[in-house]
Amino acid sequence: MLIRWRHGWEIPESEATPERVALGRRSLLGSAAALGLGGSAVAARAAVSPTPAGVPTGFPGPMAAPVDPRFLPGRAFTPSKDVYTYNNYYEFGSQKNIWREAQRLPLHPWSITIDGLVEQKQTIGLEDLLKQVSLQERLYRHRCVEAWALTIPWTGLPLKRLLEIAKPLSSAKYIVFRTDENHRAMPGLREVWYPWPYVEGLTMFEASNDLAILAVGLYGQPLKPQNGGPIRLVVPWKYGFKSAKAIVQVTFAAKRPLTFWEEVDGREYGFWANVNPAVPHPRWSQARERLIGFDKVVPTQIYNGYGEWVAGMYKGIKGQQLFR
Ligand SMILES: Nc1nc2c(c(=O)[nH]1)N[C@H]1C(S)=C(S)[C@@H](COP(=O)(O)O)O[C@H]1N2
Ligand SMILES: [Mo]
Repeated sequence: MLIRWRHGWEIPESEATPERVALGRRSLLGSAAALGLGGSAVAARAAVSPTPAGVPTGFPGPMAAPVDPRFLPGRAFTPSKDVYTYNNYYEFGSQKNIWREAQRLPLHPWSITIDGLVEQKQTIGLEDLLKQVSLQERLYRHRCVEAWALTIPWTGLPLKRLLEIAKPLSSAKYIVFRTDENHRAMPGLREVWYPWPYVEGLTMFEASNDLAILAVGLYGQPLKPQNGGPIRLVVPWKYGFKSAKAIVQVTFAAKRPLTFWEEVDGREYGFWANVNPAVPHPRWSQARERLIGFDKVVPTQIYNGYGEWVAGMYKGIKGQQLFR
């Protein structure tokens, strides 16, 4: 594996995870049965050009997909067991150990309603959606507003691709994501002081950014319920609470939505929520982050290190709290 280390804060290659192995053809073919997808989706996946030299190959598994070489994380992947067992998912409780409880959320069948300012409202089954897109592996840093961080190989589709399928009207200025509310599976919904459902949003400009994806897998495996399966948003330049889990509705709107954490406390958790080490949370510093799974604290980067891709989007915005 060759990764070019571009920043001083990136770790030496000797600390890179041993979990990364070459993607074999067998695992690619194995994906069809495991996912229950038709042959056409597999053929489409296999047709994607091979990973360029010098870029890590994808994690094997039913969701195996070529790595997008533009976005390398520059630090070791979080051990998968930590990503699977240390979670924020308030529908299941306010502690990090909700993974067992989350297994009760049924992920199949799953469909997403696309509505609001669109040419035509539609409800699309997840399998149907996945047949229309080609998946990529995205190796991203994740920064929670609580100053802990992960490094995750997601499998997903560019959010831009969903926009093509959804066909929003030009009057749409925002995209709004709503999480499932399964009262039987999610005990947190009984905590009535939270403004359920979990709603998040982006500007259309942000949604079109190449970094924004809808994730359906991680570590080559289908996205587990505790991580937001079967489909969640991932916007790695923002604090983690922006990436809504278990998405059942995508709405296009002219007005900015009131997002879940903004409604809980807009002073602490705003709409923009771009990562910035220089802007402290009202109750703690954001200068550093703790790498879950490693006994290590590292400096936090503005836009979580993705400024090259996203800073330009915020140039014209004045008088707003972009970093909280
Ligand atoms: N529906 C929903 N989505 C959510 C949350 C939540 O509580 N409910 N927590 C957010 C927060 S604060 C973080 S840091 C990430 C955590 O994702 P992970 O558990 O997969 O690491 O999910 C985000 N998405
Ligand atoms: Mo978070």
